[in-house]
Amino acid sequence: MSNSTEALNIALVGPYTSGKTTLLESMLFVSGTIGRKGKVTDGNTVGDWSEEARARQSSVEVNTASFSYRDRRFTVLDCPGSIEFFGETANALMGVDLAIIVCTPDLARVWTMGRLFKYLAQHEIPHVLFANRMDETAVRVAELIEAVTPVSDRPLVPCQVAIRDGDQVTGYVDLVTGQAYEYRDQEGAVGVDAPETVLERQEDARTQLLESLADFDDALLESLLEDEIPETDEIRAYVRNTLADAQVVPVMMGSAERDWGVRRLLESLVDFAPGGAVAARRLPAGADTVGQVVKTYITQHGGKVSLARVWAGTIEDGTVLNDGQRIGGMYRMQGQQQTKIDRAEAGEIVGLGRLETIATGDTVAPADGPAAEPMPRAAPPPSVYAYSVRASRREDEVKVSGAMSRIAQEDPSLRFEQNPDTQEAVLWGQGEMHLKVALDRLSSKYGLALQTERPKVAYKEAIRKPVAQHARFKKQTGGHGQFGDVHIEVKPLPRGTGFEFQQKVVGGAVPRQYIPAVEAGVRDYLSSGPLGFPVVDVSVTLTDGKHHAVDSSEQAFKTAGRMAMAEALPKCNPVLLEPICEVRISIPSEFTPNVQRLVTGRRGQVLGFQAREDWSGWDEVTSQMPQAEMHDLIIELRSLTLGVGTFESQFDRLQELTGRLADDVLAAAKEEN
Ligand SMILES: Nc1nc2c(ncn2[C@@H]2O[C@H](COP(=O)(O)OP(=O)(O)O)[C@@H](O)[C@H]2O)c(=O)[nH]1
Ligand SMILES: [Mg+2]
Repeated sequence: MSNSTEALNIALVGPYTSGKTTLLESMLFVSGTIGRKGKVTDGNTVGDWSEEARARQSSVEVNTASFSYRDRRFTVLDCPGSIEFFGETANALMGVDLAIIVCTPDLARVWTMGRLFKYLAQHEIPHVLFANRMDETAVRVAELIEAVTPVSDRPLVPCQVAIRDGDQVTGYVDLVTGQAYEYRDQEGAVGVDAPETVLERQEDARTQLLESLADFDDALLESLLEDEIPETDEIRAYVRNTLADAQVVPVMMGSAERDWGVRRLLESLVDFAPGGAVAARRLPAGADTVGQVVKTYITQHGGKVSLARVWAGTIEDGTVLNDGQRIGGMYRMQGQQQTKIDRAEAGEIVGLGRLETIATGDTVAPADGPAAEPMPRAAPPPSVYAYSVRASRREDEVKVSGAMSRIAQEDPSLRFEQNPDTQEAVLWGQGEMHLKVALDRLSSKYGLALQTERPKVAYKEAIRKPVAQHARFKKQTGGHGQFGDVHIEVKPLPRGTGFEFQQKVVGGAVPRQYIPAVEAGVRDYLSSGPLGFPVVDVSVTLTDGKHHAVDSSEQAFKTAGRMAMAEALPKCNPVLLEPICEVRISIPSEFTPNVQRLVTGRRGQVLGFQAREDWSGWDEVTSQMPQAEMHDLIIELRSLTLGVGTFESQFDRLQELTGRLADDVLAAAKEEN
């Protein structure tokens, strides 16, 4: 732990606009790495450099920068805050030693951090909370801690208390050392005597800190019971040890905009943050040299850079990796700048060039070393929002699926599918902004302009009445003609059975070699029934027919089979079927009643709800909902639940749709044809 040049890899996470990118800028400034700070709103920060981020004045992907502070090399992954980019964040978190949750002192918004806290606790990633924007709030840190406590899986421990002049924060007392400081814009804080007004809060907060730490250390508990106050270095060691196991969440504060508390934050990380050895506990046994890709960049010129954490050993440029890919360039990444390097040691996060087949989350190891077991990877979040996409220019059509699979490699929370029912190319992701950013990239990096639409619902149709039908196809043209004659019986089948074809022909009325042709004709018809949709759940039996020694052919019987269906089906009382999905919605339990209303408002049926065992304080509502009502479900769900609600769904069955809703579907389909 005392290795002073050790690399420290940190992720900045937390809600949208809480100030992560600004904090990175401040860290680069106070460490002397940049001489002037940029602003997110001016589009000139080190973090938000990409076209897509500048257009939105907000991070849409993970960005990286490094700096040295007190001889430690910090590499910071600035993660996007929007829940729609949680997939990016989750992958990045797999490669860091520690996460800083940057939060706004906005008590109503603390819930938005729920998923993050759960993810960090679940993967035992050490994390601290940085209460940012203290320059513009009257909210007390103690209130903030109280509000965040039910959202965090691990206890929060204050490491500082604010000194105030009225509502305005002017400085803080460090609870570990007992020293008071006054903030100075840009410059470091200066030591002052703690004012009287803060002493009582200082005492309370320090007790809270020590008691929380004592929950994990019997020796500390005993000394507290005997009213012994531990030394500063001992307290540091207690914080360091509990943080390494992600048992407590130390809380610090400041203002990224005004560089308040940022030096203190870095100092604390030097003091408390676990080294790479702690993160390397995640390493599979026996691994010699191994890395993991935590983020993939496609550069403007189409080159690929895989940002990888080196977990063990040394990775060198030009090395051939496990699947035969040679590293084509190694880089240290500083925002959009890349500096070439030759090698990287365990603990570093660096860019590896041209690993064409390697995706985000993959484990890499030299081909000539022992095979590496894959490192645990973040499960991609379930797909919740989709567009059907189509190339705007005809000549681009062939490029669509290749480009789609490439961006899905970059970002595993995107998924591309060719829907066999609706014949549409569908891009799935996490929300409107996530998909729009992906489409912007497809246009800026692959020159691919796409048109998007709401994906079609795969309606089907079935019948409700049996019918017997005769059809004859007969044509006399010049030489020999065509002749096929069939009798069929069409019957409805139970829902979900599909299609059945039988024959009961006697005496060779339809010669055996033509029967498959009749079936082919029947199947051909099923692709679009009388209502214009694929027909399912029908049984067709060929009962009789006639043939002609010269004019009969497979083609003639196929046509006859088709004709019989075309005449029979409209008489079978056709009915529209719509897909119904099973939908499991996860939300903090106070939103459960709202979500039940949401489900019924979308023609859904709530089957029940129960507490989620793995996520305390959350419920899972199980329901069934028509797919036609689900396109923007995630948008309403998020607006009902402060952005945190999520769902998983899968096709369950087809169900009859009648009345006005069915009329609307049929009218829309007719218009389209
Ligand atoms: N007053 C104040 N504004 C801040 C602070 N930190 C960030 N901001 C502003 O909040 C906005 C969002 O910040 P940004 O760093 O993009 O947030 P991110 O989404 O977490 O990366 C920007 O306009 C920042 O200038 C702060 O400590 N105090
Ligand atoms: Mg940002």
